[in-house]
Amino acid sequence: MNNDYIMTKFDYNHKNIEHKWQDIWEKKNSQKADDFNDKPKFYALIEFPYPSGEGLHLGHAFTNIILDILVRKKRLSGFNVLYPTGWDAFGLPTENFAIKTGIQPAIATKKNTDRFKAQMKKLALAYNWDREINTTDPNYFKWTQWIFLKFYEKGLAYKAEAAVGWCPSCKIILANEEIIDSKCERCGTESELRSQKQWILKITAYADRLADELDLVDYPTSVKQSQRNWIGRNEGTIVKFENARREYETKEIAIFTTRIDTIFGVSFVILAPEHPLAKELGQTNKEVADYLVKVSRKSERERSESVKEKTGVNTQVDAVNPTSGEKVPIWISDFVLSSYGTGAIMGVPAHDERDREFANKFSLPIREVIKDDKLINSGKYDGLNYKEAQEKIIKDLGNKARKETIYHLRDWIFSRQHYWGEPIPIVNCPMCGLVPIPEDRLPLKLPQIEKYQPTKTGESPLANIIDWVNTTCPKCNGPAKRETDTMPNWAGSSWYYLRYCDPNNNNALADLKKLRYWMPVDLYLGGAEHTTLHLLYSRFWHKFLNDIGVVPGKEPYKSRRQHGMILAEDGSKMSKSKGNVINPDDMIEKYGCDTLRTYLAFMGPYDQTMPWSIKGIEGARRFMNKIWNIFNDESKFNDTTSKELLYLLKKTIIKVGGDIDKLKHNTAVASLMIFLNEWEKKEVILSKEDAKKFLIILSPFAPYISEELWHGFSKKESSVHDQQWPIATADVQEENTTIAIMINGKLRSTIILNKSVSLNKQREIERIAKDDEKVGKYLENQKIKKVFYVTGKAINFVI
Ligand code: ANZ
Ligand code: ZN
Repeated sequence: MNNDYIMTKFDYNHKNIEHKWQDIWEKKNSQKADDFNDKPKFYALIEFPYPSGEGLHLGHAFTNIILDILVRKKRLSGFNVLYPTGWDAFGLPTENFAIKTGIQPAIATKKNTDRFKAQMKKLALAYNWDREINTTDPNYFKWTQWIFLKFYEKGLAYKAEAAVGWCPSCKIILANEEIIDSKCERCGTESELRSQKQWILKITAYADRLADELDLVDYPTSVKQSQRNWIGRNEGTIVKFENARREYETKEIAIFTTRIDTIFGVSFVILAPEHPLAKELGQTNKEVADYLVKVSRKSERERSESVKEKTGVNTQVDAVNPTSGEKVPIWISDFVLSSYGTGAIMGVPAHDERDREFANKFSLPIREVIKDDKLINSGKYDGLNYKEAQEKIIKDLGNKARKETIYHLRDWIFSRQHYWGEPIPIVNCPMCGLVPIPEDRLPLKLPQIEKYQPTKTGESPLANIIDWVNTTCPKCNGPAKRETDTMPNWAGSSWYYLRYCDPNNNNALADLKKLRYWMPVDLYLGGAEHTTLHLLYSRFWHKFLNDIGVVPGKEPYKSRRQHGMILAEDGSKMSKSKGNVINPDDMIEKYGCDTLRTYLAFMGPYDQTMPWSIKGIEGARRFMNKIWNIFNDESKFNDTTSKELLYLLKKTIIKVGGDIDKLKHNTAVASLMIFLNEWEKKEVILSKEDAKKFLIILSPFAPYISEELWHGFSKKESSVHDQQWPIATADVQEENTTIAIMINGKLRSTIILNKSVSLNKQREIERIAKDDEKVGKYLENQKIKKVFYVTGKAINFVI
C-alpha cells in the first residue's frame, strides 16, 4: 500500500483483518435473537431495502450502520435484541427489467438479493440472518393474501370505479410512481386520468384512530404533524344551495364549509369539474363542455398544485343562498377538488384566500361579513360572535344544514395492473359474483409468463395467461375467472415487522405468543419519504389485525426516528448521471469497513442531510491507524492506569453509552477520539484490563479492529462482541452546570457553563450572564441595583 494516509509502524492492514473475522463470526452466529429470553428485549427495525439491480448504495450503508451501532451497544448492555432484515422485492424496476430483457423477475430478484446480502455482510451489519424474509416468497405472500381476504371478509376491501393514471400512447395504466411531472415515465406522453374498476382498501374507516392514537407513540413531532395533516380531519357544515333552474336533474348542491358564519358573504358557488351538475351542464353548454375536456387532462396532484393561476367557466345558471335567499352564479373550476368534501364550495372572497383570487380573476363581487370576530352585513345575525352565529345559522337552516366531519384522507386504491406483485386472491364467478379463494388454497402463486408488458386494454399481463385466468368457482364449481390485478408494492411492507417475530410459521402470519414477546418495535429507523405512505399504511394494517385478534397492541412502532441523507462533496444529490456516486464497496476496499462505519457515524447528527467528504473519511482512517499503533506499543501499557486517564476513561464510557442510546453517534466518536489523544500523551499509560474496556466501547463503531486487538489480550475463543458494556461508577460528575438568569426574580434565560469556570467567582458569572443575548435586551439602558448569586445555580439582577 502506498497511500499516504497510512502511516503505521505495524502496518494496519484492514483487508487481512476484516475478511478473517467476517468468516469466523458467520460460523459462530452468536447474535441470535431468542424468543422468550429472560433478558429485556429490544426490537430494532430498519426499513427493509428494495433489492435493485444497482446494488446497495451509500445511503443504505449510512442508515443501516446508524442502527447497527445501537444494536451492538444494546447487545453488550444485556438486551435480547431482534434485529432482522429482508427484501421488499415486488415492484416496478424489476418488472421493467423483465420487460426489457425477458429475464424472470424471480431470477433477477435472487441475483440482486444475493449481492445486497454480501454487501451487508461486508459492512459488518449484525443482522439475525436466520430471520431473513422476502415479500416475493410464496410462503410470505401467502399471508399478505390472507390479510387481504380478511379485509374483504370484514367489508374493508371493495371494488369500485376510481380514477387512475393512463398513458394514451403506451395504452397502459400508470401507477403513481410511473407518472413523472404528469408524464408517462416510459414514453414521456402527457398522462390522463381514466376511470376504471379498482380494488380499494377502506383506510378511511380508521382515520380517527390513525390520528388520535399518534398520542400513544414516540415519533418526531414533524412526523405526527404530517400524518395528521394527511388525514386532515376537519369539522364543518354541509349546507344545501338550491339550483334556481328547476329543469335540471340536480336540484340541490351540497356544499362543505368550515365557515357557515360567512354565508352572507357568498358571491358565487363553484363546482368541481367532476360534479354531477357540471356534467349535466356540459351537455347543453359548449363553453362548459370545452372547459371540462381541458381540465380532464390534468392529474389531481397537478390540479391541487395549480391553485396559483385560477381557471374557470361561468355556467350562466344560478344557485339560491338558503339563508339570504340571494341568487349567485354557479361556476366550475378545477381548484375545487371532487374528492374533498362534497366537491362544491360556497365562494366567500372577502374571507377566503383562494376565493379572493378567483373573484379577482373573474371580477366577481367581494363582500365583507366578519369584523373583529363579529358578523356584519348579515341581516339579523349582525353583531353576533362568529362561533355563536355558526350555531344559530345551522339551527335556523333546519334540514338544509348539518354538522359534518370530513377528512382529506382517501380510501387506498389497492389494485395494480402489473405482473410483479401479489395476485389478488379473488375469483369472478358469473353465478356467485366475487368469491374469495379459500384460505387453505393460499398462496395463489404467479404463473410463469413470457411477456411482462401490461395489455393494451389496461389489464395486467396476467390477463393474457388464459390457463391461469380460467378457473372454477370455489363456491359453485362452475367456470369462473381470476382477478388479474396484483397488489401494490406497499402490501408486503405493511406487515413485515410482524413476520420477523416468527418468519417460518405455516399456520399463522406469526405466533401470537411470539408477537406478544417481541412487539411493539422499540425503534423504527427510516426515511422521511415514508411518513404518509408506508408508515400510515402499516399502522392501518396493524390496527386492523389487532381488531381481528391476530396481533397484540394498538400501534406497531413504539418509537420512530428518521434519518438524513448523504450528499456528494459539493452538496448536490448523488446520481449516476452526474457521476458523483460514492460506492460503499470501493470505500471498504480502500479504507476498510471500520473506517467507513466510524466516518459515517462521526459525520454529524444522523437526522441531518450532510455532504460526503474525502478528508473526513481519511481522518477516520487516521483514527483507526492511531488505535492500531497505540495498542501495538508496549510502552503505553502497565499494571495500573494513570489516574487522570482512569477518570477520563470512566467519563468516556458513560458518555459513549449515553450518546449511542440517543443515536448521537457523532459525539460518541468524538469522545473516543479525545480519550485516545489523552492516552497518546507521553506520560500516561493504561492497564490491559482498562484497555479492554476501551475496545468494548469502540466495538459498535469498529467491530473488526476492536475484535482483532481484543485477541491480543484475551483467550482465543472470547469475542469483544460477547462482552458486557463496562460499568463506570458515579464518581464521575456532570462536567456542565446550568445557571438560571433572572431579572427581578423572573427567569429570563439560562447559561450552560463548563465546570472549569470557577463557579464561586460571582463577578465572572455576572459578566457571562450579561453577555447573554436575551438578558442583554432586558438590561439595556437599565440601572442594576443589586445582584444576587446562588453559587452554581442562579443569578438574579434587580433593576
Ligand atoms: C366558505 C369559507 C369561508 C371557507 C372562509 C373557508 C374560509 P380546509 O381549508 O381544509 O379547512 N373547500 C371545501 N371543499 C372544497 C373542495 N372540494 N375543494 C377546494 N376547497 C374546498 O377546508 C375547508 C374549506 O375549504 C371550506 O370552507 C371551503 O371553503 C373549502 F372564510 O367555505 B370554506
Ligand atoms: Zn360461482
